[in-house]
Amino acid sequence: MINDKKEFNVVGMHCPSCVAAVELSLKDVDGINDAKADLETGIVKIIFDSNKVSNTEIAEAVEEAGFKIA
Ligand SMILES: [Cu+2]
Repeated sequence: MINDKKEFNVVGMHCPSCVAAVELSLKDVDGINDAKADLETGIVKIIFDSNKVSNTEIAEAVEEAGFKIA
């Protein structure tokens, strides 16, 4: 399993259920092994396989949850 790390800012998260929605949507993507979002900073950290997951797929997963990457 390849464990690449990536960090990005997500705008619009305002409560714990927003955080959970972003994390769940990302973890649902095949190749993303973990996702942690921080409510206060908006920073989302993922552990993923960069051979399997593109930046577009990451952005789409965030958008599906109703948010945007800054
Ligand atoms: Cu919320």
